[in-house]
Amino acid sequence: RQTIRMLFGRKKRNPIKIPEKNVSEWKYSVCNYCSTGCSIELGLDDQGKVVTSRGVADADVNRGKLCIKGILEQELFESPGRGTVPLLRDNTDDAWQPSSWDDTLDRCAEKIKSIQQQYGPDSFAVVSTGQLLTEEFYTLGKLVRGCIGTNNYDGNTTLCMASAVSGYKRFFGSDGPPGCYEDFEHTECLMAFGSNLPEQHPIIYWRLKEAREKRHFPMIVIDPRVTMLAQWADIHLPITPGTDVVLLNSMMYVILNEGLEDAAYIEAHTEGIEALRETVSGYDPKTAQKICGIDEDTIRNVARIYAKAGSAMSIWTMGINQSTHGSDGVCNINNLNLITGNIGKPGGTSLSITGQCNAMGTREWSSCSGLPGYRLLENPKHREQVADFWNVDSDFFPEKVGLKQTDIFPAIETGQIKGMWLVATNPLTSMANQGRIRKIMEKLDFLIVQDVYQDVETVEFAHAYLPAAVWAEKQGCHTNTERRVNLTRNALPAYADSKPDFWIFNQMAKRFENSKRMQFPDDTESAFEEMKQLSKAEEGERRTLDISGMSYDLIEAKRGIQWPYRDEKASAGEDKGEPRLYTDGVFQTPTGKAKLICVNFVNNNECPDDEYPFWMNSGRVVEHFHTRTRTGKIGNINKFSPTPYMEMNPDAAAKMGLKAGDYVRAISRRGDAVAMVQLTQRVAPNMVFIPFHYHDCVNRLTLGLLDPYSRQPAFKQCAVKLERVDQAEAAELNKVRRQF
Ligand SMILES: Nc1nc2c(c(=O)[nH]1)N[C@H]1C(S)=C(S)[C@@H](COP(=O)(O)OP(=O)(O)OC[C@H]3O[C@@H](n4cnc5c(=O)[nH]c(N)nc54)[C@H](O)[C@@H]3O)O[C@H]1N2
Ligand SMILES: Nc1nc2c(c(=O)[nH]1)N[C@H]1C(S)=C(S)[C@@H](COP(=O)(O)OP(=O)(O)OC[C@H]3O[C@@H](n4cnc5c(=O)[nH]c(N)nc54)[C@H](O)[C@@H]3O)O[C@H]1N2
Ligand code: SF4
Ligand SMILES: [Mo]
Repeated sequence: RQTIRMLFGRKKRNPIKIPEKNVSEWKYSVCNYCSTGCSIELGLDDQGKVVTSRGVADADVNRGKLCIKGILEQELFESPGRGTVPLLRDNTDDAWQPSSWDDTLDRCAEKIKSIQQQYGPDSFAVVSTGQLLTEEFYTLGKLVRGCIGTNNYDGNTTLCMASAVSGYKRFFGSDGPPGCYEDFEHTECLMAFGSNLPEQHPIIYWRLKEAREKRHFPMIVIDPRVTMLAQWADIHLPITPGTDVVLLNSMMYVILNEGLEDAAYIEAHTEGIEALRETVSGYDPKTAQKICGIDEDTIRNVARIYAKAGSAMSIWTMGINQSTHGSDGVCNINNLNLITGNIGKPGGTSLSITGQCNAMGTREWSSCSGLPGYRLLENPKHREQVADFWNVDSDFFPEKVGLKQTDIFPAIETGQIKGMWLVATNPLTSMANQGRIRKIMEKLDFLIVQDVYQDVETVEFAHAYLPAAVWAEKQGCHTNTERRVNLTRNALPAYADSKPDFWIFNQMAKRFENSKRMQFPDDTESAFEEMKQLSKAEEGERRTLDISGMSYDLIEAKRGIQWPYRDEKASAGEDKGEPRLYTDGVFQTPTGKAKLICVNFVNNNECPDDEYPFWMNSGRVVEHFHTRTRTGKIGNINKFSPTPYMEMNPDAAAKMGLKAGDYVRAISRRGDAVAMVQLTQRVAPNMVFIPFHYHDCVNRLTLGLLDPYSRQPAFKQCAVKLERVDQAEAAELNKVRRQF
């Protein structure tokens, strides 16, 4: 004590007191925001009220740590704007009528059926999310594919992970990120493309930072913005937006020309090296530098560092996926890792950092892009397997995937789709070109919105609103970025008369004929048992997505298990899943080899010009999550950035006479948006960056050209001009804007 007093130089100390919380029970859970997958325990008092929370110390992912969103997540349960009862109305300008669950679901089912009868089965669309529990996704898939029978069924993952999925499938024959966080501890070089880990995946970043503190290895960050990650990098490449494939082709040019490739790996495990050589021969660094804005020496330097490292890994997020070259960008990252032999080895991998907490769960089990367990609608054997298992006729399933979210909206515009059910997504704020989306939504004959909050912008267009339970008001699994399946225990009952999404899907199923011959279990644990059975490989099949050895209790005890985790492993008493895929170099393609895919660059972006001189970039900040329906309600989070703002370079601002805190109008060819200026060197003088968290803001400007393979929109590239606005008027406008 004496020593402490001397150290701090204070005689009378007045230590901070942590208020007594009287926790009588801790419930295990997983964070419901980003895909890092942090384990959280919720502390309940003897009245069953959540009074506190803490990061789980022995969880492999977060080792007791949480970011600001996780720390304050428990404040969600009673946050303002929560839906309390189901609501119905005939027209969107009528007042809402509170209704019972039975009447509301009857009405919704009737409407779905009548629209389908009149205009055909695909005239009713279902669009979901990456934020439900996996068992809920599985059940929704069963309902849509097995009962409702529309093929226009997708999720907001098309705005998010579709390019990564497409790239993995084109290469390895299946989706599924092959690496894990532990790779940071082995790698000798890391390249991060369009990924700002310290803000968007703070705990993955903490794992990376800790690994680099123990053993420094080069980190190369490719981002047009000087992000927080870029500030920690050894080399930052401020690339010209949308040109990553050029940089990658040029790096491969250097590697193949200088003989730095892993010839033995290429020979044994890949196909198509000759064509790739041919393609990249057109991308010598002298030519490439003019397109991608990175000088030729730097291109050579990073190519050599990467190829000469004993093991090297690439991570990427939206800077790659949200581009007209998203899927091609993923292919080229895979090309780079295959030709350098960096797949399936510790520290050598192509790891897409996923977005939403359960974006992986929907990819695996929701049947959006096929059938459960990564099965394909195009494969007759897969259709047969699932039809038998669910007890439906296999010809009830379509033989190919229907429209993606970004094609569903245009199909509403042209009148092919008349009704829609939105589950846990807020497209009015999150889709590109908001003006057009607004007009499209007005055309719907019937819109159902199922959301935790009643005041979500998209509800404005709804005819039925279904109030859903949130996070730990439910029980079930999530899969994180590194394929770890983790569990949320039911900590408290659903708020007011809201219901778990699982319950809502089950009740809706009862209203469709096919459900009479199908099983819809009452609890998520039984649904999980079904998924386990479906995850097993049949004779002669190769299946990595195998969860057959898992159980809720084991998942909780191990704080998450990575798939594949087969039941043979569980029976043998081994309690760890596989940290990596493709360690044997055998892929899920017909030949077992990975296909190298040639990617050429065509500049199809809306680039700045004399009239619209700035690049418009968009993304996220650490404190907010997406359209702020949740984080905007939590005062201690919202206070950091309650106002729509725009990052702008001080030199560009000075030229326009703009100061920090001034309001400015950004104008694109689609629309305009007013935001407050934040001066920062993070963006170049010819670029502005607006976080997409605010309604009536950046997505009024965005163009969202689509990637041809994944149909993912290019949210990060378009052109704008800026205009000073009347400051008093803008301040007034800002006051009336939706603030919590
Ligand atoms: N705090 C917080 N965390 C989140 C989320 C959130 O809303 N808030 N959302 C979650 C979800 S769903 C997702 S998808 C992830 C997203 O995570 P990130 O992708 O890391 O986040 P973004 O800010 O969207 O974009 C990352 C970077 O891409 C850069 N970029 C733009 N254009 C290009 C380009 O042409 N090339 C390259 N190389 N980079 C470019 C941008 O400058 C930006 O810094 O975050 C997840 N985590
Ligand atoms: N300009 C621009 N636009 C973008 C992006 C960008 O970088 N720039 N990023 C894109 C990306 S990567 C993504 S993922 C999308 C996200 O876009 P959205 O999915 O539209 O965004 P969210 O705000 O997460 O909407 C999810 C909704 O689900 C509700 N919800 C939460 N939990 C539950 C639950 O358990 N049950 C139910 N029923 N509802 C629940 C929330 O209240 C919220 O209203 O935005 C995309 N839009
Ligand atoms: S890093 Fe992601 S998963 Fe972890 S606490 Fe933060 S938001 Fe939640
Ligand atoms: Mo996302």
